[in-house]
Amino acid sequence: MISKVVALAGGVGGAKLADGLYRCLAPGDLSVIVNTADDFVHYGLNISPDLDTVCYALAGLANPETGWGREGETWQAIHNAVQLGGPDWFNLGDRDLGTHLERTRRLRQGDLLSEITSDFARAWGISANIFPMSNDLVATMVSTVDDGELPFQEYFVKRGCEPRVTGFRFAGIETARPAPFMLEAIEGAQVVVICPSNPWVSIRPILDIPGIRQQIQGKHIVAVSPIIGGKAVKGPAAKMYTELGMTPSASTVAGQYGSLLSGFVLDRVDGDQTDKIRQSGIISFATNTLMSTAEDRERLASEVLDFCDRIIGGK
Ligand code: FO1
Repeated sequence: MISKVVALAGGVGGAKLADGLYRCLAPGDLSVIVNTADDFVHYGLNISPDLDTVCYALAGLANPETGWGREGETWQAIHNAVQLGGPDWFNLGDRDLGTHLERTRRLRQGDLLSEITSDFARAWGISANIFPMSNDLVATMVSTVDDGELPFQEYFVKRGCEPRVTGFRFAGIETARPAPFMLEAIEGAQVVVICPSNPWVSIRPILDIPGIRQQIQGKHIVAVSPIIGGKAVKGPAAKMYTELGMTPSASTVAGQYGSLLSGFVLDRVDGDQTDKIRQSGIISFATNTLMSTAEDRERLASEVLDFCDRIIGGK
């Protein structure tokens, strides 16, 4: 039986599978390494969208409609700020604001993002280890055909992922260091699960932090496809593949992770791609990967863990 798992995650799809894994594993057995290259400063506050999305999901606090932000949210503070002339393109709910206020206060007094994140996780009753990929600043910059290079949230939220992309740059990644104790968590894991997050802008920055790729390479790595039937469940992943001249498909995702992977989980609707994936030496498993309900998350996570078990056992 698989017990110790490290999951790589960013965004809503990643948070859902991380939540499923959390529910399948014993307390303390799951570590989640979260993308922080989407982080930015807004209204003077340090916003870490993916860390919050993962933590809110695991704590049962997430907004079920959006996947990001808090359930039962109200918007009084941002409405007031906008009325006073502040920017209106990024929505900060009243409950969520408390997280950003306290994170910003702690960062300003010199605390590390990793310390703050584990304190927040503990306060929310989360028994998994949640790691920001790094305490150092890394910023995703999106190169576009018509608008030059855009900071990630301007591309994603302000421009609604509309500009055509030509590539990505992760500013600061060369000198960023893995967050403390994260390499040890990888060392102690039996398997690394790459969640169905955007491979370009959620998983790639994590893998590109110097030291992380090398550390996970010795492990069994299983990825879950974020592309189902040629479409992303949420977000711009499929559009990005097309704009970068690639076919958005499960097999394209498997090819992109390539030799890192021991196994690949794809949706049943893409079952005809398993042969192609097998030819590149990756064992695949087709199941229903859409996570519409809490039961779906747990069922998929349990199937992923069973698949990992079979891979490790050579079955
Ligand atoms: N996404 C949106 O599409 N619009 C928003 O106004 C928005 C606000 C927001 C506030 C806090 C937070 O943690 C996430 C928020 N997101 C919003 C989601 C976020 O921008 C993206 O999901 C990630 O950065 C991509 O993984």
